[in-house]
Amino acid sequence: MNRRTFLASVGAAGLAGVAGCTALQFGPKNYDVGMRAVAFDPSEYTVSVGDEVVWTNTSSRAHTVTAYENSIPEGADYFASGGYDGEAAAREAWREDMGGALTSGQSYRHTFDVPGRYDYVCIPHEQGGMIGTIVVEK
Ligand SMILES: [Cu+2]
Repeated sequence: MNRRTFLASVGAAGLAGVAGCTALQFGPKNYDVGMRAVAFDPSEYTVSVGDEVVWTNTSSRAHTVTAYENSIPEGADYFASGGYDGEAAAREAWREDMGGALTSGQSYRHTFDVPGRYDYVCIPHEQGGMIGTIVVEK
């Protein structure tokens, strides 16, 4: 059981007594990877095959979750917020109209069915080093 499932089952009532906890800023932690101004948090996250990863924009800026097409395992599904089927399409959509943007509080989720290492980026903050990794274990 992962931490997200546990916290979801605790619910809002269980967290009411945790005054001052940073989790309250965005409610119960129901995501795996958050987003700060120019960073994924955590930048590396490990799951098991078949797990779903939920990213939530915990900042005030718009971000994307965009897989590096050449840095995902062979045979793995490409993933990108906005649902683009390739990195070129995702980058073009961002350039044209901020396609794939996750605004504050929005989430993106993807289920990982192939083990291996997946590197991804936030397109608008790539220069700032906003790069993340998902490691999927068998
Ligand atoms: Cu970003």
